[in-house]
Formats: sequence, structure tokens, C-alpha cells
Amino acid sequence: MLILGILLHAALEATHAMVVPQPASVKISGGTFQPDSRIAISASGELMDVADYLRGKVAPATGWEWPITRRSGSDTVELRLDRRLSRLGPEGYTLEIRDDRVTIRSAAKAGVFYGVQTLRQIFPPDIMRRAAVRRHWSLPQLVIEDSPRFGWRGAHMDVSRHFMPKEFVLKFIDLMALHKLNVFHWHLVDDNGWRIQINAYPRLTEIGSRTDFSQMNPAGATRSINQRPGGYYTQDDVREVVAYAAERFITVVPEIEMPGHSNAAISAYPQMGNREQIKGAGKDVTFLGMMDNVYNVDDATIRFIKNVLDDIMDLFPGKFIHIGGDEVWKEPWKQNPRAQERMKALGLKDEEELQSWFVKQFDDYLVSKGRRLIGWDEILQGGLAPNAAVMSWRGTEGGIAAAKAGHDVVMSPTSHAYFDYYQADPPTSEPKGIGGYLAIEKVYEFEPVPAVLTADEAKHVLGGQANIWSEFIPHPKHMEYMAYPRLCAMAEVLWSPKESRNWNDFLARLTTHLERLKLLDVNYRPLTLK
Ligand code: TNX
Repeated sequence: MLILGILLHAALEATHAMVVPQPASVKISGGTFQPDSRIAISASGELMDVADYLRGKVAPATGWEWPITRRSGSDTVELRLDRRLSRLGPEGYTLEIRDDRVTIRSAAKAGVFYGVQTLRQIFPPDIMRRAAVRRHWSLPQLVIEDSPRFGWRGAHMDVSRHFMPKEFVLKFIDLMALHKLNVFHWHLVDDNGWRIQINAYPRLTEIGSRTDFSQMNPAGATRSINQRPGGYYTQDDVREVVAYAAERFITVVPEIEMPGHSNAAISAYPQMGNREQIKGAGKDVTFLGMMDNVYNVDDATIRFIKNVLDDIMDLFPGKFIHIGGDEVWKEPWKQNPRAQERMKALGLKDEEELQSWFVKQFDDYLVSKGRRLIGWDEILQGGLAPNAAVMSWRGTEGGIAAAKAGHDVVMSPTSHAYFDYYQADPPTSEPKGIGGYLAIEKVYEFEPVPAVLTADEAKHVLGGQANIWSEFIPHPKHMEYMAYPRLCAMAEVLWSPKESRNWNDFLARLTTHLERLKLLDVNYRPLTLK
């Protein structure tokens, strides 16, 4: 019986491609390919690092140190750049497995890398082991042609509310690559902690990274929440993370919150707040410290933020810089005479227009440096800055309005993309969380392009992303529990063709995929939990 089971499993592995996210087209042709220690990776100089990555992923489980050569032909895994495949875009690829070789082709390096990710998943899950386990591996012969539906396939991580160690960030990025996600949105700054070293302003990290979250948490119920207060990334850490991500074709989008969610910075440099003007400041902390204060609109504060953005642009080469912009409490500006004077001088009719003016300063600044601003959908209030892109979180309405006005949009609505929400209803046996309910089935139903958009407007939807806010997520293991397997579903939504989406088929592949995650030491939430 056991032997039959093993044979059956081997047969299944040899005839199915249990890949997540589902490739656009898979044609299994019958027959197998048996890789062994004699295989060489055939690659040109340009693809050397991708070849190296593949070797590094195969060696631990197999013990095979596949050499990298320029020789092609049988007994090779060929990695090829092929301009004729430009119709698949820079991330698209073909993967062919014949009886004597594997060939991955793409018009660009990123596509070759994604072909390698697919190949990793065509191996039996054992390939994810970190110690050699078996000698016989059998891959189905097949032809895959694949390319992503969206160019922005994101995962967001809040490291302000609870700091996450660099090693965990690197692991998270590696897992993103396995799922063909390509934007890591790093929420580095919020009321509860400033997590990135800025050379000109040492107090940001000296003071701003040490706020005591538990003090701000009126819930009180989560005593364990701030066991490790403090923490920040040095600029060297950041460079390491950005380079690590780039090797995996992942762009890091840093988020520097303004004008709200800025209490960590204001605690370090009080002259940037409005505190002295707020009556009863501190009493207005309604939720997790969020509403305590916001940046004032003084020239010196604008200058400060521009200086911070200079460091940020130095460290993060990607096009987009996220400036937050959400949930700006207007009361501090109402009570600050300097803010009121500024409003009058600029002829602005209310604080929403003042917020819009504030954001526009940085839209102009980033554009002058060849970058682009993205912000949460509240930046629409009082008028959207001319070059800004919008991240739609309070539903999709903000995204729809922005796309209709010709602005680029990333969809991450609470309804389908908030991975801080519970995974069970009622959440009786779940770890304490922020609330809400978002089951993996619902994530899988996510449609980033609202039906009300015309084809032209829909082109402004760059893609989508999952957001992991960490108010109630004190540990990496807990964050993995919130991320997986929901992120597998999100990855498929963002990569695979809309027409191919099929829950039962996904579930079958996911069952195999979870074996991989287990071997990769991911603390995912088991599907069997209710
Ligand atoms: C709203 S989403 C926020 C975050 C919180 C989150 C909790 C957004 C732009 N702002 O500051 O962490 O809800 O779900």
C-alpha cells in the first residue's frame, strides 16, 4: 500500500505542474526528464547571476553542484535571452522540458528568472529541502508559455508598529520571488516608530525608533505586543535589502508617511509638530496614537522632508516613492495660527486643500529628480497632485476616480487585500488581531480592475498588493501566519490570466505548494483550520 502510494505520488509529480501562481499556458507532452548530477547550466555572461541563483536553489536538496558553462545541448538547463520573445514582455518566458534538457527563454533577464522560479516548482517539493534527501528526480516533459497580467504585484510590510529584523525581511523577499511578486512596499515610518537611518537627522532613529508602542495601545489586551521595542535599519542594512531584492527582480518602494502618521518624527523633532497649539493634545489619541499630531506646514518642515527624501532617493533606485498621505487629522492645522496664515496666503479654502498643497510640494520635488510620487487615496482630497499615482485602500473608489482622471493606480482595498485582518470568523482560536475578516477564498476573488473603467482607463491600473499592518503583529512568525497562504492567492490574482482563475484547481496546487512552504520554514496558516 505504502509503495503504491509512493509510486502514485511520483506519477503525479511527473504529470502535473503544481505551480503557484498558475502559468498562462502549460502543455504537458508525456514522458519525463530525469535531472542528475551531470547537468550543467548553460548561460551567457549576462545571465550568470540567474544561473548562480538556480544552482544555489538546486544544490542543497540534491547535493548536485551544477557547473555553469557556455556549452549547450543535452544534459543542460539552458538559460537564454531571446529578443524574439519580446511579445511576452520583459517578465514573460517560455520553459521547455524535453527528454534530455530544459530550456528557459525570455526577452529579458527578469523573464529568465521567473522561468527559474517555475522550474523550482516543477521539481517535487523536496527540492526546497536544505539537506540532500533523494537521488531520483523526475520532471514532466512540457512546454510553458507565461507572462504576468499586471506589472505591479506587491506585498507591503509595516515595520513601524512592530520592527521586523533584517533577516526576516530578506526571507520575506525571497518568498515573494518564489511567488513572482515584484514590488516590496516597505512601510518604514509611522507614528509608532521611525525605522530608517537618515544621516542629517540622527534623532529620528535615536528617539523616533524607541517609542513605546504599548503606551499607545489603549486596547491593553495585547500585553505581549511590545516585547522588543525599538529597532531600525542602518543605511547599510537598507542597501543590502535593496540589492537582495534587485537580484530577485523586486523593486523596493519605501514609504515615508506625511503629513499624518508622523508622530515618531515629531517626537524626535518637536518643532515640526503643532503640539503647542493643540488644546488637550494627547487626549485625542483615539487609536494606537495615530491622531496625536501631524507635521506643521512651516518651510523648515518642508525642507526637512525634502532632505529626508534626498537620502531615500539615494538608497532606493526605483521610480516610485510612497509618501503615505492617509488619515491626516486636520485639527492640529485648524489650531495652528501659522498653518491658518499659510492657508490664507495661498488662497486655499480649507485644510483639505492645505493637505493637497503639502503633498504637491513633494510631487514637484520628486518629479524634478526623475521620480514619481505615490500615496494613499486620501491624497485625492483637496485635489490630486498632477503626477501622483494613487494606492486605493478605502475600497476601490479612490482608484477609480484617479484612473478616470488619467492617474496610475494600485489597488489594495481593505475588502480583499488587508492581511492584518483575521482569517477566521469568529476568530476565537486566532492570535489576537486588529479585527476584520479576510479569508483566502475572498483574496482569490479579488479583481483589481473595476468593471466601471473603460479599456483605456483600465490601463492605469498598474496592479495590486496585499498590505500587512503590524499593530498586532509583534513577531516574524506571526507575520508569516498572516501572509501565507493568502499571499499565494494574491500572487495568482496578480500574475495569472483572469480567465484561468479556478478555486478548486488553485486549492489542489496550493496543497502541494504548502509542502514547499513547510520545507522553507514558513509559518503559514494551515488550510485545515476553520
Ligand atoms: C489603516 S491603510 C491605515 C493603517 C492601519 C490600518 C490597519 C492605511 C493607509 N492606513 O495605518 O495600520 O488601517 O488595518
